[in-house]
Amino acid sequence: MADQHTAVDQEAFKEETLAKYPAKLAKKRGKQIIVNKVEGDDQVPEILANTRTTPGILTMRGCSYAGCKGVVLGPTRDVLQITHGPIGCGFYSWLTRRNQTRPATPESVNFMPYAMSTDLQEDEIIFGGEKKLKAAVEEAIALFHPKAIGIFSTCPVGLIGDDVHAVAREMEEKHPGINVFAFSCEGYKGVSQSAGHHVANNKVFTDVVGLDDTPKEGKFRFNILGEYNIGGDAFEIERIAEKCGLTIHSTFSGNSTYEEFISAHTADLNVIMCHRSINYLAEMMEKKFGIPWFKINFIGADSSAKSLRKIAAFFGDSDLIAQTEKVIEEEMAKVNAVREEIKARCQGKTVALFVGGSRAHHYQELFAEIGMKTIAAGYEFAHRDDYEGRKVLPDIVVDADSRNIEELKVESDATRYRPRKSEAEIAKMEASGFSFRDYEGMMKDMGEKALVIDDMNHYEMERLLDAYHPDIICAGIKEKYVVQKRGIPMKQLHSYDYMGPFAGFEGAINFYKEIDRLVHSSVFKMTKAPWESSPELSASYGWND
Ligand code: CFM
Repeated sequence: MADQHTAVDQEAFKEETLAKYPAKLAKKRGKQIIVNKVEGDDQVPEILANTRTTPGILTMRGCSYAGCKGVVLGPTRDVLQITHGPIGCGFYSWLTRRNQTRPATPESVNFMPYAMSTDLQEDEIIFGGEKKLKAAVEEAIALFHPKAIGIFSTCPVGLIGDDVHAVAREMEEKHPGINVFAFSCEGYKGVSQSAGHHVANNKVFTDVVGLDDTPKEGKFRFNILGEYNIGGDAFEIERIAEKCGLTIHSTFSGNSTYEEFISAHTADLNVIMCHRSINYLAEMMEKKFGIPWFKINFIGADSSAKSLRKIAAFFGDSDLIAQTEKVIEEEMAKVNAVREEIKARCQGKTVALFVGGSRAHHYQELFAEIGMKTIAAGYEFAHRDDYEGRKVLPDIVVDADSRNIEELKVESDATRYRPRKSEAEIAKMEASGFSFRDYEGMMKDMGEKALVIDDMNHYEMERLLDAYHPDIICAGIKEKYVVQKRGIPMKQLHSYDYMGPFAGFEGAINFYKEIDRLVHSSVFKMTKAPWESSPELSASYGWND
């Protein structure tokens, strides 16, 4: 299997893949399948992204409700979350992402073991569901006495026109002291989960952040945005931060509480893990409260070290910097011992990653640490800036689907706006190479001629497996079994397949070991796909006959 990835020319792969499509679709997908090229000033080719999936295509994408309820708000434990919709939406967004949480004591509030839903039936679809929603809120308050309730809209709620915001207002008036807010995150809003992220960011900003001006104790306080504690990632990041002497005020939203959210604007820095899902909140908090932000990444041991150094440099305290270096040295000694051994075995093996809106980038670094090469990668729902870097933001054409999601007008807070660094300090930092509001995107970090595929579909995945036979594929549950039946190991990078953490230093060690185990497991070589021995199980494409 040596160097199989170089056997197929990428341009030829692209051309042959597109040849199967009707002309109009081929033209569109042609702009979403890119052979990478990094030139001069980190110039990368333009990619078409955040655009509707053509009906009939078996996409990997999810819906706006998933992005809002499942992704951004889901991991917080004490905001009581009610899905207004049919039971399936609530049930399938209930912990399948493996977002974990750790209440302070066994008695502390934790709603995550519950899936709460209005369980809409035909009656409500015909006569309206607001009454049932009010009853659900009342029931939840009587049973659980929450401080905050989030209501999440599903497709039918939008179609029948229930006014979830009016219900939230009415319930809040009736129960002063309980913050009730609703999200217009109907599944069909926008073209993917990405729209739901934006809806969630807006509401968290207008109705939650800023309600309490009490800071947490700690000298170097910052928030982590876009870290959702999948498989315990946030626990590992908390461990490292604490060891360095840093205080995480709030994480949005892994292992978080409502109290931390409402006072998050008192922290001095926002760092962003997942740019796609939460860059809006960072931008808005900077405008309103003067909190600077920059991108960090705790996936990969080297990236974790780099991120810690950047956070320490931001605060600029010499004791903090010294302690951070000590922690990195200690942790890297453990990481390197495992890395060297595994790298010797994995060097040169190939991987292709197709995940949401940030992991397809971040995990390339972890693979590179054990010598593995990314031959193809893509996002399900990222925007051009996640591929090409934020420098393209001014050039992104806003289409009707994006316009559908409100862009909030934010002004600085009359009394609470407080720049954490003076303009002169910022200029000085920038002159010495420190960057704020930075994300340079995935493509710049990818090799020459690597394939970059946006909103990849089932057919294209099958073609990719045939053409390159990568040593491992990273994607989600929808892809998992097709890949494995072809005799290729597959690692879910959404839920981590029952494992984790993969963030930070301990996480890197876990990941190296897991990948080593998978790419060297001989069980996959013994697999024979059912359609290989029963040809009647294989299908062809209608438009091709
Ligand atoms: Fe951000 Fe995420 Fe991701 Fe995402 Fe997701 Fe996720 Fe993801 Mo699944 S917030 S974009 S919407 S890093 S749930 S924790 S793994 S698709 S790459």
